Amino acid sequence: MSHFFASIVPWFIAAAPSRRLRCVTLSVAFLSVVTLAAAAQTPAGADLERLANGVRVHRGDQTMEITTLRDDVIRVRSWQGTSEPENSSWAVLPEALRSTGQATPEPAGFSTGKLHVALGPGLMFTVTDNIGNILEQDAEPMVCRGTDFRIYKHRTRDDHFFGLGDKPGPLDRSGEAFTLWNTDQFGWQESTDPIYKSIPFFLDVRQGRTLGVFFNNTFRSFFDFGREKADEYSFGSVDGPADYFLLYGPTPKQVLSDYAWLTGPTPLPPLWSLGFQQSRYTYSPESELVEVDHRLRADKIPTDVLWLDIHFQKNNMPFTIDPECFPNFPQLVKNLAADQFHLVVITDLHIARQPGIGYDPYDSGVAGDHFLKMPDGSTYVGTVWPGPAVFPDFTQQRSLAWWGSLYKPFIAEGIAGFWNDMNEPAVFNTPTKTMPDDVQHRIDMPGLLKRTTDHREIHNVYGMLNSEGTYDGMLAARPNERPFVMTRASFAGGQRYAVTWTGDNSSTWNHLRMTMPQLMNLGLSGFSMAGADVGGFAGSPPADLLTKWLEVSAFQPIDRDHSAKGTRRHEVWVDGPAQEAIRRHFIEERYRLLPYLYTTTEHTAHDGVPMMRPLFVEFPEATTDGHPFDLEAGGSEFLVGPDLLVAPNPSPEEIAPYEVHLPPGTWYDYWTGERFERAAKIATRDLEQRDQLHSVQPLMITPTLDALPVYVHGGSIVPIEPLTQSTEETPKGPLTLRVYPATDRTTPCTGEVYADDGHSFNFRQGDYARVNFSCALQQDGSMTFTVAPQQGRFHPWWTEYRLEIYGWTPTRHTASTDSSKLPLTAAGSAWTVSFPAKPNGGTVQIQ
Ligand code: NBV
Repeated sequence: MSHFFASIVPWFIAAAPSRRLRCVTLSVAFLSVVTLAAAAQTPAGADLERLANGVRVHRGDQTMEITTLRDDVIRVRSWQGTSEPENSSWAVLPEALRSTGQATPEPAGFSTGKLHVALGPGLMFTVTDNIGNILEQDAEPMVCRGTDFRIYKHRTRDDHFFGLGDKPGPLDRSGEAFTLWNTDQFGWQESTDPIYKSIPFFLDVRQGRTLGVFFNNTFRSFFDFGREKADEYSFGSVDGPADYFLLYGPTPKQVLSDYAWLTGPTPLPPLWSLGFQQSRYTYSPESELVEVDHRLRADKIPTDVLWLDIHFQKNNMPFTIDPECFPNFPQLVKNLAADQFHLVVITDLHIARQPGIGYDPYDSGVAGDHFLKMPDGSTYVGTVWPGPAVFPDFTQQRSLAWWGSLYKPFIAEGIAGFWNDMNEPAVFNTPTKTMPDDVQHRIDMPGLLKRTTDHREIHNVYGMLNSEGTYDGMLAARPNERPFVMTRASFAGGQRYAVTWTGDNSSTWNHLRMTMPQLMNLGLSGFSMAGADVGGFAGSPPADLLTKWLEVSAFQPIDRDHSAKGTRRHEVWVDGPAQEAIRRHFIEERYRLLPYLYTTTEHTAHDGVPMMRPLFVEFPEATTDGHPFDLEAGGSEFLVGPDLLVAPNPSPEEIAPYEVHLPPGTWYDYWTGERFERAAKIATRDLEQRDQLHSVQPLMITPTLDALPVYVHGGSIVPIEPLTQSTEETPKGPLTLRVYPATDRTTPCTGEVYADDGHSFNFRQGDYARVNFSCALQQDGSMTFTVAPQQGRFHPWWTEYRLEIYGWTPTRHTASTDSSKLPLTAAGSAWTVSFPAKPNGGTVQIQ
């Protein structure tokens, strides 16, 4: 059967008369297959217009345009009437939006080199790869009801869905439905939807082939991954454009890189943001913060960042400082810096409506006409923390710049970063808990039509624009410093401006468990730098819960302990020395791993692959039928960077043994160096063959309070640094390279380290150091370890390498470079050898 027939036949099944009013009617549903084939060359009742980069199909007053941006990216737009909708996006980068690929005409559509688009009846189409695998296929024609529309795609039992931002619930979103509408959800639970962010992007993993779908629409929108009908998934919105992008893999990594190309990757963060962070709502007066500073240093808890929440301000007014509680703020910042802490402060976006008291954010905002208006021209006023407040119109470029300028004095005082909270936006005195739909936004931005629209269109991007203004303000004040902004609400593309956290979670075991799928899905949605309030925001964590949380968060991108007002304090020391010792041990391990973590963030800034990633991202071929390997592990195992697998207890409150599933290959216990072989692939998830599911025996782990299983992938080299108490401190000693050979002698092991000054943009001018390492096992049983010449001209802190080789035994117990012999020593389960780090690299022979 030709591609075309293969793709058209399922439409007969899907073409039952609709229960809804459709944009187009299905007049072709009763034609014969042969007639349909002909109709598809010029789809029934439709005019086909060929474009250099795709096609336009007109049917009645409906137009559908399918174009290629590059070989693996396709865009689909539909509209009614003669005027083409505005070609714009709040998320897609201008370069990507403008790019255009080459379409080669095919009888039923076109091809791109990697993808084939075949048109069918009812303005439906199918996308296949070069060997005819269906990647995506309309299940029904688009359904419209007034401005509301919905797009339906075939779903098979092999489809698994990931992404869609911070939505709680299982890692795989199959069988669930979601709404995108940024919402302040204090105390959200596993089934709460929507919460803070709207990221209309998901990955569909089908039999080992991954397709990304980005829906370019900012209105309240809906995604259904088979909840309404098991054989369909759908997405749509109450208004705005029917406009979406298909990003082809087939690997998940390729889709993530496509998405980074489309909306921008998470940029390289300041190194200090990878350190441990201590926060609370609120450390006030300043003596409380100073006590925390002293205790952290006295107890030797490595920490980089302290946070101040709303009560450091006067009457909760953004951009003020309470002079009574913080009488000498500049000196406080200096003292903290002397103790090697960075200070991040909150700046909510609601500006207190306080005329005539010399409150500059209000006065200058009124003078510059920067606040949102109602349709009658009056300024919109909503009640939030400071009482009646007004809200910036971030859709005007000039207002965005004004917002950014408010940070100048704070930055001058040495504040390291800013926290944008409540930016869904949250409003207390409305039934919807946000601003009314008819609030007016006067869009005046490069790349967008200048026009006034209402809040329904801007609501979901408002938080992202807030963080963009903050980011730009920081950049304007310190052009050569990487800004650090944390935002609660955001939209697709928001990763360009801010890191994020999962909002007001709870101090429960279930919330600890949920951090895993939630942070992984955020990472897959572009937000690599994400964290959850460690210990939980609402409620008071029992001691063991806080300890387990601090263990796992040490391996998550943002490690910030934060708690709500009125809850029990949950700094590391609060439960006595025994608990503190365990907690310290894990934070220390994070600090030792900083070279590995930082190298990972640098990669993310190019390839969009998030720091915390599901297993299927690295091991898409771990199963014979292509289902995501993570399904074996219940969505709680995760990878940090390419090589470390963290396997927390999926039921963290239980003490019963649990299974850890490792993908095929060689694995090492990170803590002991013990080696495991996982030879076979997981067979299938097909129900009839379920008994084969565990053809690879899982490891059985008996949980204990002080342990978190972590494994290292064979074939990797992991850089580790000597312990410091802050990233401001220069590590003393060698850079350790932990070498974990693969089973197969012919597979080399590889690793890398990246370093720069940790805070500026000088790396863009070549001021960085990247060193690649490899090891090869030779026929005679010896090992050759190679350090490639350093790339970049930065002088890293290390002058010596110390190899720690696991899972391999030397025969002669000697090591040497070209010029000298080196001592090889046994240390626990490893063999170690040290040698000078030279910019030109070199080779060490170990036998
Ligand atoms: O600013 C206070 C809190 C903050 O600590 C928290 O992290 C935010 O998610 N904020 C919400 C407002 C009050 C919540 C009850």
